[in-house]
Amino acid sequence: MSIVLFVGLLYYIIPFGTGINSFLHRKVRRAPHENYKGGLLLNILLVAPETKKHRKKPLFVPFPQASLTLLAALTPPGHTVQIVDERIREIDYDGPYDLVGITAMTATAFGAYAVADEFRKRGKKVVLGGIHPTAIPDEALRHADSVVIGEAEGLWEKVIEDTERGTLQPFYRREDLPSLDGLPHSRLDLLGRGYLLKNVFQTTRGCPHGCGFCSVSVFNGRKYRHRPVEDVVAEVRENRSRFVGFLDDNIVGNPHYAKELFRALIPLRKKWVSQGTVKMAQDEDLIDLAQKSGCISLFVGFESVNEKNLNEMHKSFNPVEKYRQLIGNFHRHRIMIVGSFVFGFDDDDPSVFPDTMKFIEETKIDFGMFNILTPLPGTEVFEKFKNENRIFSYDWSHYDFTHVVYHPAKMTAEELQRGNNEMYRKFYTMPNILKRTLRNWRYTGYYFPSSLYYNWVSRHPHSIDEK
Ligand code: B12
Ligand code: SF4
Repeated sequence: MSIVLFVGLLYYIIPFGTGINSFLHRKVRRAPHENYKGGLLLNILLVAPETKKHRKKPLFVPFPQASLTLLAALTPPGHTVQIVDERIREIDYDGPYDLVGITAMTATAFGAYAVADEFRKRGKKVVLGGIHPTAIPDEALRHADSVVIGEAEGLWEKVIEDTERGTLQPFYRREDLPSLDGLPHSRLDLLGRGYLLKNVFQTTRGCPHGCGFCSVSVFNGRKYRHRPVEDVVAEVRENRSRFVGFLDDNIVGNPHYAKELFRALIPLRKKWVSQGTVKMAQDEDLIDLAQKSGCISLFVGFESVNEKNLNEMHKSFNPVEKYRQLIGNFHRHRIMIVGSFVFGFDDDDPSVFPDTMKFIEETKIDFGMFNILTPLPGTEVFEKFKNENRIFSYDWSHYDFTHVVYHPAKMTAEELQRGNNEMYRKFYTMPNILKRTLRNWRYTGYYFPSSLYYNWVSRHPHSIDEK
């Protein structure tokens, strides 16, 4: 834990513009070719792009891009694979790469296209994949030789084969969703330093709910698929870190599976964080097993304290009237709650900000994540706002939940932007952080540095028209 504290403090103390920070910028090193006896030997680079180009890079970001460590693991043996995370490292555009794979979500799409264009100028073959290229493949293809649509298991291997043969196709798509049985262990060893939490795993994909603002069920399907418990446990066991993260959208989506997983995790004596739901605190057995297996913090999407909004977004399964009691149950099990709230629903007027803050203070939620409703391409909200002519910006780099890109119904875009910025500023003041750190003294090493990160975020507010 003390390492996490140290790492977090470094991130906070060494701001973006210092010399130490730029000294630590590293170029991608060229890996030696292996003596491969199969088909053509490929030198593959996998890139996680930045949202926007930053003059100085931070020392740390929260998590790595799990898609890339998985693609590296799916790559047939013999090929050389490197991963570069542009958020913390410089890209070597002149490296001897035969194939460059770039991942993109909507917020990073322009960043991904810029990287793709640079490589293509140098004659490199570029493949784009991930949630945004899947939502708008034709847009992505303007910047790439090839676009992988949807989950990549079974397709990435084909991309590599076709690159070897010189027969790369414009689109690779699978009609079904892949089974998660027998997935290879992610190549976390290919990641450099610079992550607050590097050891991350996935146990499930998909979500049966269809919340109007979320792209998960559109992309990963409306059914939970899970990896066999023994596969997950084997991968976690082989990892030496005591502190791990599960990148699931809802690790308790299937309570029966979750209980089995938690029971199997207990002997590993790890501490872990993930995403869950408020409702899980109604199941005493489930929350008890989560605690026993090492859960210390869960990200929970409360979204709104207004039931009208939740109904409109098809999220009425969130039991607003029971929130207080359920949060108390998490705390009794020593599980911290990262509460995520979204502002700008059609029933939100400016009173939503003080109302939400009052709710957070009363319920003693430990972290607050404040998001501006964002019409992500492919979602119901995108179609609705587009049809109503309410979207005023298609700058994808602003589709990061911290910029307003549409006209809200009951307040101005400026009021929404300012209100969200203020939520961060008020929640993450130093006196508030210290007060909550005392409350969460058991997890000081995790709680304090993470809070300092958000204190930094709160001091760098966004505006609607920034370029
Ligand atoms: C973990 C996570 C995070 C982490 C880590 C993100 C990161 N940069 O790695 C944190 C908390 C930091 C985060 C931040 C954000 N996130 Co996030 N995050 C997730 C989450 C829960 C899991 C992602 C994951 O690791 N999946 C596991 C991997 C294995 O799956 P995958 O990424 O889908 O990859 C597969 C395929 O897509 C494909 N693929 C992907 N890339 C490529 C590339 C190539 C070349 C190929 C061939 C294939 C391919 O192959 C993989 C294997 O099948 C997803 C939800 C979800 N289910 O996707 C949201 C999600 C991706 N996040 C989302 C958003 C909006 C954000 C933020 C903008 C939010 C914010 N408020 O700031 C930021 C952006 C940060 C940034 N600039 O990177 C949205 C994106 C929506 C969209 N349409 O773009 C999602 C889908 C959540 C949602 N509810 O809608 N996030
Ligand atoms: S917001 Fe959560 S519950 Fe709703 S569809 Fe997305 S992942 Fe599922």
